Amino acid sequence: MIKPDGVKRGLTAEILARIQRKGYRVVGLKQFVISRELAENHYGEHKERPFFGELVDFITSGPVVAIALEGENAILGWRGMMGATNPANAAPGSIRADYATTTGENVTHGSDSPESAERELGLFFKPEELL
Ligand code: YYY
Ligand code: MG
Repeated sequence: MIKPDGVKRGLTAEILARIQRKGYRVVGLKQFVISRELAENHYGEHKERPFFGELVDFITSGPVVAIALEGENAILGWRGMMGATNPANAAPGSIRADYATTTGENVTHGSDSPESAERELGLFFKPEELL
């Protein structure tokens, strides 16, 4: 997902270009504003964390671009392309290293396991939206 900061800053094309150059297939793509309910569900694992309220405020603050990717090792590969959660620790050349300065607004999201990918794809896309 391209988070609201990334969309607002005009990074959508840049990030999609990296994904396509890498060779992942884009099988679902849409821009929309996440509802509070969807945000709280999506980030449910962080419900008890002190940053949860701000995280939900941020992720609902403007349009996001949800992207369903397909490809060999796409989950780990995309996590690598994004870099570490805190941009200060993100590998040079990764998206978060190149485009973000704070953990709170770190430009992109990626599922972290096959289970979370299945869960999150189900939250963000209807079956007929995945081509
Ligand atoms: O999966 P990833 O986005 O890399 O990190 P998570 O640990 O799942 O946290 C989700 C999201 O929450 C993170 O991208 C920014 C925000 N966050 C934060 O604001 N402060 C933290 N200390 C940890 C995470
Ligand atoms: Mg996460």
